Amino acid sequence: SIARHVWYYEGRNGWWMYDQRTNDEIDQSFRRGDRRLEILIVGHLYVIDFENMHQYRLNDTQRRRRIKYDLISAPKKGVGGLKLD
Ligand code: V3L
Repeated sequence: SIARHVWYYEGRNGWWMYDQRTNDEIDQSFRRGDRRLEILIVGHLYVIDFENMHQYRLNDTQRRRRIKYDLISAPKKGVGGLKLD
């Protein structure tokens, strides 16, 4: 089936869509009912915390970004740090 909703993480003034591989892993973990997922993102281990809807680096828990599950057409800055023009 074609996904109509995808996962986003918070940027400075808008939301970034996760890259597809990361999105798929988050999706599978959420559907399994996991409370949290540990996942490698651009070479760093991150926690996806489904209870609080945050992501943060495992060894740098100060930095916390909100996450959301929203329509694929929702306003966004880009995908995985790559800006849309
Ligand atoms: N996917 C890709 N890169 C990420 C992700 C992720 N899920 N999480 C963090 N980073 P932190 P503006 C973001 C990058 O949270 O202008 C954006 O993708 C993060 O990149 O302290 O603020 C943009 O590339 C940051 O470079 O672990 O909206 C960039 O910020 C670095 O990991 C600027 O976005 C540290 O983030």
